[in-house]
Amino acid sequence: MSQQHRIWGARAAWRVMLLGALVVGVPADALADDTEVEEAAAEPPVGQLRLGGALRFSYYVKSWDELNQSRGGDFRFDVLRLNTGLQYGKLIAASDYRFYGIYGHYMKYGWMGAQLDEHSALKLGAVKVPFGLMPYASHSWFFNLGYYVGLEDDHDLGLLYTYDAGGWDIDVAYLHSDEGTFSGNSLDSARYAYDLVRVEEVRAASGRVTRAASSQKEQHAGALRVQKTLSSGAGDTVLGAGGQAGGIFNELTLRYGSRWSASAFVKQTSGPLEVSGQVIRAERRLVDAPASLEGAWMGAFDSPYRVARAFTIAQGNVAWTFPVDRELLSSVQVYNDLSLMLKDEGAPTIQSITGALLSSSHVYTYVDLALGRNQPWVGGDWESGLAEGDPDAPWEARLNINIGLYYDGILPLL
Ligand SMILES: [Ca+2]
Ligand SMILES: [Ca+2]
Repeated sequence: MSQQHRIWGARAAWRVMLLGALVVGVPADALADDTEVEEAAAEPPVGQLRLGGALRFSYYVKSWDELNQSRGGDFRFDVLRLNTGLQYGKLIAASDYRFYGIYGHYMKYGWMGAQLDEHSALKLGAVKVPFGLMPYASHSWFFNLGYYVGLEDDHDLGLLYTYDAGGWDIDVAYLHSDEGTFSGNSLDSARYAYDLVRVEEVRAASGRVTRAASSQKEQHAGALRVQKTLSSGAGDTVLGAGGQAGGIFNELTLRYGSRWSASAFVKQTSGPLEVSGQVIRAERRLVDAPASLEGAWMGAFDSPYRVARAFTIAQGNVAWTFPVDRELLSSVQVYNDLSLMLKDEGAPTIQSITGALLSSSHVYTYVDLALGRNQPWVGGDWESGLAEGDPDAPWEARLNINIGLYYDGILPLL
């Protein structure tokens, strides 16, 4: 499931201040003298290590699941997350590893790099693919439709250069491949966000092949994203566009297909109001794919499904934030995120999420009503919903409440 997290970084929940000497491993006897301790403490830190994480639970009721309703909804463990962040001189690094119980455990991102100057940085590893509205193209816990087709909050293995100055944000990336599969039961889908994945052959008891093996992988891509922020009395206006293009490597035949996607977006923030819109176009051309295969296999959360090879997504989001300023509740943001996926071949997929984010210093709660047609996570057919879909698919609904405790601390490095 699309796992929301906007909290790490901006809102440190608590701070742990320890002597940096302890962190870098200075022997204890070197600190025996009080004077030395004071001198060590007076040294400005040359870096910092951040440690943090989150623990989240979900309660949900599904319109298409009688068993779920008969239990009065389900209350389940969602995720345990561990985060690190390092800044030491020009050296920077960050990672996010997540444990999802029966859905496996995997690294969302993990990179090391250099802060080249105050405006630019270079990162190597599983880096965020620069694409579309960022950091997220949505407000809800579910994300927007782009996430479910590999085009929101995706991280792949490669090199990322970021530059920001004068209201410009420019990101350039070379992505060698997807971040790989981690720990789960599927062949290639134990990962946080959707990529093109391999699937194994499946046969019925009669021996008939019901699913042909597929080994189409993301390989060698370039990405460019440019964004300009204009500030005026009416608030901040963000305008941007970008694209990515690269290969799709068929590991069974050692031949390359190709893929590209592009987006244009706008976001207006005026006081408590935030309005944004985005259009995405994506095409994936597979080589040597079985004639019977509709769409392309994509996977995450240990379970693959098929996605149409060519589609356009249009989306619009609106949100309003109410300050509350109480000890247990600092603000409430209400929102609607609406997205429509039109496929060159297949029935449209539609998703509408109306909800509220309740924020406090440590606890963030999403209350979402998700409506969907041909949306696999909202009652649509799991395997085909985002591919050929069903033109007569009904609307389904999912009430989802996700409550999370977020925490982090900073250790100064001397
Ligand atoms: Ca990825
Ligand atoms: Ca990817």
